[in-house]
Amino acid sequence: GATATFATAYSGSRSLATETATGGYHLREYTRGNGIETYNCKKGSSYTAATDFTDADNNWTAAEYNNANFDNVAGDAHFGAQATYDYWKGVHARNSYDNAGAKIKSYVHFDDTPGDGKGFENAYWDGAEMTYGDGASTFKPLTALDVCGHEIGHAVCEKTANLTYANESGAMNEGLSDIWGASVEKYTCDNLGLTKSTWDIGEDIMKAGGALRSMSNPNLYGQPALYKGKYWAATTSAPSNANDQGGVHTNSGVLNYWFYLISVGKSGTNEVGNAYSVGALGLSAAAKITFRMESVYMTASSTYAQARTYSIQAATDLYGAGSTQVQAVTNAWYAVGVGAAYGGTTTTPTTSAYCTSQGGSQAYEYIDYVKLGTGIARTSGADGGYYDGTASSASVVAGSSQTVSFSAGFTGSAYTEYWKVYIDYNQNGVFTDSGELVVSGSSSSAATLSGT
Ligand SMILES: [Ca+2]
Ligand SMILES: [Ca+2]
Ligand SMILES: [Ca+2]
Ligand SMILES: [Ca+2]
Ligand SMILES: [Zn+2]
Repeated sequence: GATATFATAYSGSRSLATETATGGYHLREYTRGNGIETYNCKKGSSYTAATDFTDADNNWTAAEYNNANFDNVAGDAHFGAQATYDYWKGVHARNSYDNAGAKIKSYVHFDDTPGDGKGFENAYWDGAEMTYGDGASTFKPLTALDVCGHEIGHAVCEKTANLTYANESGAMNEGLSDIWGASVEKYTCDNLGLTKSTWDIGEDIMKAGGALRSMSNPNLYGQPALYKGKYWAATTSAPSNANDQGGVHTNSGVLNYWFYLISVGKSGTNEVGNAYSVGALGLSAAAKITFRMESVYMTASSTYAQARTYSIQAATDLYGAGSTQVQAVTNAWYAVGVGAAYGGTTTTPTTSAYCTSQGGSQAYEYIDYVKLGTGIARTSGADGGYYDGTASSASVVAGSSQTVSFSAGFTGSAYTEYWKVYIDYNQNGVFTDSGELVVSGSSSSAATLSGT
């Protein structure tokens, strides 16, 4: 083994492990698991044609590598892989992403469309290696430390919970990667005396400034801070790249914000008017709880509601029932709209006078059927234009998908009927809060309609 001094693009001058090679030293090392290797795709799309970066004296200076090709980003990729390995080993006693020392290979200067003068605007983990583009209009070369931690976080997820990359499970797959990206970045910065923006993701690689995502303020970049709240993306039965697999890069904001809240603590009122108070656990305890949730309890199909249950269990395992950690975890879920605050009781529904019927022609058209779960299934006549069904109830699992069915009755011809179904999720007696209109539609027949 050898130790390089490398003037990186984003993280200053760093000591990196390298190896001697023909012509000097190259970016391979075998002091971490089965090794860390960084290669040059030379603006091509071939991995097999990739070559080593080689330096004669192992002092990789800005004069040599901060060049037109910005070859200095190879140092960032090598550094990012080493730092990510060190985080998982140091904090979670995990030997590489698979806990079996898997080699981490990185390929920089990858271009999916070689020769067009535009770099690849992405970085990804493909199940076997890291690929970094050089960016074009939006991004600089994508070799930032938090991006590296994020991508290898997907590899960790694949080897643990293996969350399906669509809808809620996919959003949490993305959220966990942001959590690991931020955690790797903070741990590394603390150890090396570097300064980066922990709660921003991708701040080093944005040509126009800002970041890709904010974990402390998800709304800033169009992500929800509340489950099914503002900016929540529609989930779908047909996930595709066109709908971001059901909004995985959007709805991750909820998990990101939950993690931020338990790390630093916060008291406030969320967008549906619920006052919360979350104690600060510090990033290290927050990460331990989160990784136990991911590696011990989550499965491929886990939902946000299950993540709540699993993280409370993980905090209970690590710190005990009723601990400040369990309280903070529970209250952070409450803050992001998943479940009740710590203390058990759900807020008592506000007693409110129900509206009087606005329908003026119930002799001709009315609701004649409503069904939800196994507790509510009501066939009726016109009810004089209004039915107070508060004595009926159906028990459904929080966070689960449910189908509500309904139909219109007519005494004569069938008219076009307009339907809206609301759920007072936050039990404040009003149905106009964000996300509470759950089904809407219209029909000009007496057929039974349904919405999920
Ligand atoms: Ca040199
Ligand atoms: Ca290109
Ligand atoms: Ca960052
Ligand atoms: Ca409400
Ligand atoms: Zn990702």
